[in-house]
Amino acid sequence: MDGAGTVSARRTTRSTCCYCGVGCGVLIQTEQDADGTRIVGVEGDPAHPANRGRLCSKGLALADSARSLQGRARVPELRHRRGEERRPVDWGLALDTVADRLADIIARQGPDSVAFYLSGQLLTEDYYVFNKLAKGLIGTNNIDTNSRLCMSSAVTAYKLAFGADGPPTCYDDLEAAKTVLFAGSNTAYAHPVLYRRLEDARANDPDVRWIVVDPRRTDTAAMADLHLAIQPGTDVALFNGMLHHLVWEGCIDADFIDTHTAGFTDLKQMLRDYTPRMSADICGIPAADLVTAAEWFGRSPAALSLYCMGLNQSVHGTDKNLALIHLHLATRQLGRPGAGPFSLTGQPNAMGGREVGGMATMLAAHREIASGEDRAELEALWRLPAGHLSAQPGLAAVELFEGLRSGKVKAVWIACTNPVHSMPDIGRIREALQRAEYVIVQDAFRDTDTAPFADVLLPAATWGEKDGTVTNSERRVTRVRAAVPPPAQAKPDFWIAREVARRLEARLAIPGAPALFDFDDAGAAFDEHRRLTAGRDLDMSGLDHARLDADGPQQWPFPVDASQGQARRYEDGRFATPDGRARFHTTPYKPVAEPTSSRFPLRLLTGRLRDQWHGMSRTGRVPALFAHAPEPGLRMHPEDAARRGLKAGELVRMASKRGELVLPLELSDEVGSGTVFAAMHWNGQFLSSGGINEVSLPAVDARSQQPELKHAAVRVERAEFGWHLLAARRGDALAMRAAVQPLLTQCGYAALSLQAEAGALDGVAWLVVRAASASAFPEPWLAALASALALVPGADTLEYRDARRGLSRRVAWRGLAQESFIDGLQWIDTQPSSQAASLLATAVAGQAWHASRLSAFAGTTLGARDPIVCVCRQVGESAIRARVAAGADVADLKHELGCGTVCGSCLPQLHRLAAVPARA
Ligand SMILES: Nc1nc2c(c(=O)[nH]1)N[C@H]1C(S)=C(S)[C@@H](COP(=O)(O)OP(=O)(O)OC[C@H]3O[C@@H](n4cnc5c(=O)[nH]c(N)nc54)[C@H](O)[C@@H]3O)O[C@H]1N2
Ligand SMILES: Nc1nc2c(c(=O)[nH]1)N[C@H]1C(S)=C(S)[C@@H](COP(=O)(O)OP(=O)(O)OC[C@H]3O[C@@H](n4cnc5c(=O)[nH]c(N)nc54)[C@H](O)[C@@H]3O)O[C@H]1N2
Ligand code: SF4
Ligand SMILES: [Mo]
Repeated sequence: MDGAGTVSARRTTRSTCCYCGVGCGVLIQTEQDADGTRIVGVEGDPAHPANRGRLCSKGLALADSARSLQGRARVPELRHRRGEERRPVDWGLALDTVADRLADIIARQGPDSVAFYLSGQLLTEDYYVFNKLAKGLIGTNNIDTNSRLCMSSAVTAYKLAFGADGPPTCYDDLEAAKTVLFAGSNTAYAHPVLYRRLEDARANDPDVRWIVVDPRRTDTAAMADLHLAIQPGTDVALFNGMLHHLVWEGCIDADFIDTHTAGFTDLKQMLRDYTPRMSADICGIPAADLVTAAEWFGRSPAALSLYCMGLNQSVHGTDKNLALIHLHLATRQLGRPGAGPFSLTGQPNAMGGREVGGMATMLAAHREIASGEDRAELEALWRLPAGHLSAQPGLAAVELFEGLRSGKVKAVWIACTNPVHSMPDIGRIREALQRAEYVIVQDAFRDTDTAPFADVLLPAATWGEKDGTVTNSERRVTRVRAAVPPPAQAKPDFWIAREVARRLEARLAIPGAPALFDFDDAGAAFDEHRRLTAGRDLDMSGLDHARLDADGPQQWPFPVDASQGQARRYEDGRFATPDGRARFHTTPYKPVAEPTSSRFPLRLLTGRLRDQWHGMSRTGRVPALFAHAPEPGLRMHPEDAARRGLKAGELVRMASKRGELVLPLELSDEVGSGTVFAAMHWNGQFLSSGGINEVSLPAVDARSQQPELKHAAVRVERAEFGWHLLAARRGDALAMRAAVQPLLTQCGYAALSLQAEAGALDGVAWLVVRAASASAFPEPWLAALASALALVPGADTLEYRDARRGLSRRVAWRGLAQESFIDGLQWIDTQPSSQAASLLATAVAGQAWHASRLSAFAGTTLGARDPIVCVCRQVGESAIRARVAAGADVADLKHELGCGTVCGSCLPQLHRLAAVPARA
């Protein structure tokens, strides 16, 4: 099937979800009318082997996220001098200018004075062109990606242990596994469709056991048979202790170790010290739990581990991965159904990026920069002069921005990632971009925290508008297809990279080289890519766009003569090392990079929310996706809060050695005492600060260069503000957000969120602004806010003012006087007002106001906000709690309230709520 349905006004296009590495197949419905073609719906593709028709809450909201073009980058923009505004220009001028500037900088300062910072959200073909442009044409390896923040520890460990990158496992192992070890993975939130598959597998087989290793009691951990709430960063001690137990209990596969591995003797020597008791002490867990975990793992008919950022984002990320892989190798828990170390990839195409060698430390098709043979081979394949490829490893993400800051690197081309939000210590990233001579930003949106630094903004097409392939966590290559044209002048990343490359090729002229960018379309770039993989561990020479179109998604390896891909690797115990043996390494435990101290006594954990994606440039456009977590927050254990005299909902200031930010406090015993947690998503587009990376630290793993984004040492104290504002307005929330965003930084604290109104028409939602200030809000600021929200006193906007105390209240109304609806409000007080919160709850519930309008100013207290648990069916926590109190279990809740019956993303939370003992 080529993805196209009947040629009519309504069409269905088969594609892939653009969010996580599960790589779910989607069917995109479009409608065409006189105004053009629009995406009107998205469903799970029943034929896709990853999801078999399922989607999570984010995937289901894809059509909503594509609905409005507000904030999209539509035309190329250019400025000639720093400090000037960028001006719209045509593509010809933009492309020529970029090529001229890069050629000039390269001529003056050499190839290594330019750098590329890309993304695991680019398609393989986009990536391929960029990589050939940097390494093949310019001759620099300064091309790194946000995968450095994400997967690079997993890559290094796979290579060190097995000789090649890429998981040996596949999704069918989820159903075959008898013990599942989740390590540093909140699968319920971050890979929901895989989690659904695991839930089903456990429901079908009561013997399946889940172990979760996470310092927090996440929704994933709450569902585990055994939750090991280890101290942050102590995973290596845990895995060493587990292996110690298995070795000394004789529960290892000595034959396999002898025949198929090397290095065990040294590891065993090191393991002597890691008795279960000593290891458990380091981890802060009972030794008996460590032993139980080891027994469940080692004696299982099939043990599968699923791991993610809790392992990778660490200065010892490589060791954490290796220590876990050691458990699999020593017990031969790999190479058969249901067993193996399975690194879950975060982004939709982190794997594709790794295939094309899209990082500063690797070459195309798993080749090594340091290997003269690999370079020569690639030079021959690309028909470049011998010695043209640089032997000098490129700068990895943190170094790359340091290079810009110090002046060693002059120009950077950033595509499909938002480093001023997602890199550690963003204060330094801003400095780096300010000092850089030339900054190119290629993004689908122009309202990101990185965009203001761009000398050139190249408007990119995004999901639904692009053509190519992505590879998911199980090495499965799937087609991504365009269903609609990009808006205005926006162009696919593949096209932009190729057009600049061709222009630069003319300016740099490599003697004797053929036309390097002679691809008409993404399919042609894929063909070149697959040819480079022939005969290598990732051989996908048998795949091309035509085959993927005809036969659907396929796994690699898939050599040219194969009829199908290989589901599992290393089944015969032969690994990708020169001697075919897997390698053990010594993995001594070392603590996190930044110790806590009396000044910074708390450990900050960071991570994801269920319904938001990274910097929210897409999920932040869908009101329903805010319902599960409407505001940013810092989660703290109630005892730690009590000790500091802090209360839930209060604003607190969190500071590290590098920076600080203000957040509302949430109390929860899901975090252990001594640690706090904040989500990574909020940034300058929604918050008065740049988000949690204001405080995170840039320390990196020496081998993988991956930064420790999860473990900064911080201090938390009350943030005193004399003035508090809550404003909300119903209407085109995205347009209002754009108008309010520039006002955010002028407050001590400010945050924006969207809220869906029950029963409101498409495109109508609430924008909610919460702000706090040390002194009275300045008049010009208030006037700007009132104008952005159209909350100016008048016939339908009543105002109450207490000029002496500086308090003011406004309510905007619509409807008849007898049956009014609140259309907007703004409350300024010396305390956060529960009255304002209640009015907002009434308004967002779409409830009519039957009393007199003036009574809204008087303090009748209504119900507090009810957090939404099920986004698909809009079911709130209070309704669920009420049913649970009356004896309902999860099946009853599904039946009676409809929650959990659509995408299932809320099921873990339903189970938790249902487990709360019924209250009288
Ligand atoms: N909803 C949603 N899903 C996503 C994304 C998103 O933005 N939103 N992003 C995608 C991407 S790119 C990625 S990389 C993945 C990330 O997926 P995950 O890694 O599963 O998600 P995180 O929440 O970043 O981190 C996982 C857990 O690591 C725990 N942790 C922190 N420190 C430690 C430690 O020292 N040891 C252990 N064992 N655990 C620790 C945290 O408490 C957290 O619960 O999610 C992907 N899926
Ligand atoms: N403290 C802390 N920091 C973290 C993490 C953490 O757990 N804690 N996680 C890290 C991880 S694992 C990751 S992966 C990173 C993610 O961090 P980023 O890569 O910065 O995250 P996104 O917001 O997904 O950025 C993608 C950008 O590409 C744009 N875009 C979308 N589609 C397209 C397209 O087709 N073409 C182009 N050119 N642009 C497009 C979006 O508008 C957005 O601006 O964050 C890292 N940062
Ligand atoms: S699990 Fe959700 S976010 Fe991930 S690919 Fe599937 S639908 Fe998209
Ligand atoms: Mo990631």
